[in-house]
Amino acid sequence: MSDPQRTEEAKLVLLLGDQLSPKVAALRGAERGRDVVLLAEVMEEATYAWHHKKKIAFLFSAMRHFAQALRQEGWRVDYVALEDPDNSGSLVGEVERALARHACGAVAVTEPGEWRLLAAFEELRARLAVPLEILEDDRFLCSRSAFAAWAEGRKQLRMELFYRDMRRKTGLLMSDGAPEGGRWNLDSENRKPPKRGLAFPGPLRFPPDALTEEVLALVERRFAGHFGRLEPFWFGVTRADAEAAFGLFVERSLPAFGDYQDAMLADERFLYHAVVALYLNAGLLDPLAVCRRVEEAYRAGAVPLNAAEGFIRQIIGWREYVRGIYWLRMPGYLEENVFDHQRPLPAFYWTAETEMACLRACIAQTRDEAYAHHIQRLMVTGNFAMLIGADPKAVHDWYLAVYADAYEWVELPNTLGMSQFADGGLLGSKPYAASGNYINRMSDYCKGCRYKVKEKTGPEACPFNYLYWDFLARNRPKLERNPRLGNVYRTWDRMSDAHRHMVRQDAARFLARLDEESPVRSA
Ligand code: FAD
Ligand code: DLZ
Ligand code: SF4
Repeated sequence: MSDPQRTEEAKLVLLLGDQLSPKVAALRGAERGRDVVLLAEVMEEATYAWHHKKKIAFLFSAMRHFAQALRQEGWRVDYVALEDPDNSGSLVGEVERALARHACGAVAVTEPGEWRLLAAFEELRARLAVPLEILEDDRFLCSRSAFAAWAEGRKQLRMELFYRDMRRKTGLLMSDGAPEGGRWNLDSENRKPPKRGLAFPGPLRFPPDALTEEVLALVERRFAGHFGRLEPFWFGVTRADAEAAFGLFVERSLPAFGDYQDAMLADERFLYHAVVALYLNAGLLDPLAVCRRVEEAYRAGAVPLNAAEGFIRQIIGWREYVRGIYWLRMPGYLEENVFDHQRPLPAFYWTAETEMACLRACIAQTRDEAYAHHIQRLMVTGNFAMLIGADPKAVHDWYLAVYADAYEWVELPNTLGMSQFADGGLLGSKPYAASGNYINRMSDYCKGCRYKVKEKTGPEACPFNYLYWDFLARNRPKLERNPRLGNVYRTWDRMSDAHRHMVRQDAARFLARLDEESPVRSA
């Protein structure tokens, strides 16, 4: 783009695909009409994970819409499209090219959500002729340094304690310095199994506009081999869309969100979940604003306290906490593997072709929607991967690729820490390992399965049943001193030798078959 307004004072402001907010620090510090805002679609970001097609389409379309809105507000925007013949393929390359085009005197970027990109920007800063400022991402309520200060000297980093501090800091659901209703956490009311006859409104769906249609064609053309179904594409791609989707959630789903947060149904993919993590993580929704809105709904009597508290805890508690852990533990965190698990992820994680109905449902839904809710991620796909001893890095590659809301800062601690226990228990006091019984209680999957959830061993038995005990027996030296597992090991010890032998044999047979069947696709 030729630039008649070249001036040494102008600043180049790089906005990343997940920084689509007028409040993002680099944009707040910029001057409209003078500074140049750069957004770039680049192959490196689109392919460093085998991203789901819907995830790429969502981000490219949201980036294009955001650029359009900025232009309409009078910003000087330089948008580099993926198929620009001079596109260098990387964000660093695009900053360098843009500097040549605009002769700006400085560059500003808000800190990225992934360590690899921060390292790339720091390396770029060392060699650029103009200063490059990396600004704190204050869309988060707890800065990296505040989290590090909170963690300093603590033996255990308990989310619950962090969450209480965040409630005090934000004043959300507080009255006279105490938690609203007298309790900090109402999770014990939030574990109801699914019931027949519930009505699920589902997320708000948006028909693609002309800009999105262009992006869909681009993704089909350039990312045909990527995981997932591109169509139907119904995600919102603007701030207004995201706010409308969130508004509908508050009105229709939030009242029952708490009660059925852990439930799973084969024919209901979204239940009462918000389906807003993709919008929050891309910058289309503001985390504090959504929490305030939920608090308002509670104070107006429109939603019960367990739902409001449950939702707010996910945002100011879990979401902030996992980000804090990520930056505290990177880059070494990626390598942690306390059980020394090495098995490749089964190929059916990419195809959904398995006879296990729960895995089939969760993976097929992931393929179709680039979405699964927390318990599907944690207790079905995550649980199974840990029980079979899958390499945590392969599991991480999968989760980073397949969900529209996935960025390493949030995905890695959830996957490697919470779901695989590969960090030895930083996030959870015991592994989230469960047999088929848990899945049967919380879902209707088992009814449609060729395996029998009540059978513990033998060819008809639910594989989760023997894999659960095999995992515990295999990793006994690392787990038996865990006070929360004492009873579990006592139960195992009370089983007959013959039964324990059958369990271990069934598990060995199952795992051997898995290895034979699974040509692996690495991300
Ligand atoms: P809801 O269930 O409606 O919850 C509301 C919001 O709370 C979410 O939008 C999200 O912003 C926040 N939230 C809830 N739980 C968590 C959590 N554990 N960590 C951080 N935020 C949370 N979340 C992501 O945003 N990106 C990921 O890549 C991601 N990977 C995950 C991988 C695994 C193995 C597991 C177990 C969880 C992962 N999560 C991730 C957390 C959670 O599953 C998703 O945030 C949630 O399913 C998104 O759906 P929703 O918007 O309908 O959330
Ligand atoms: C995920 C993603 C994709 C698919 N494409 C782009 C892109 O082309 N340009 C861009 O600026 N950002 C993209 N992103 C988001 C980045 O990967 C994200 O900013 C980093 O992973 C840091 O969170
Ligand atoms: Fe999953 Fe086992 Fe139930 Fe089948 S029987 S759906 S494998 S938990």
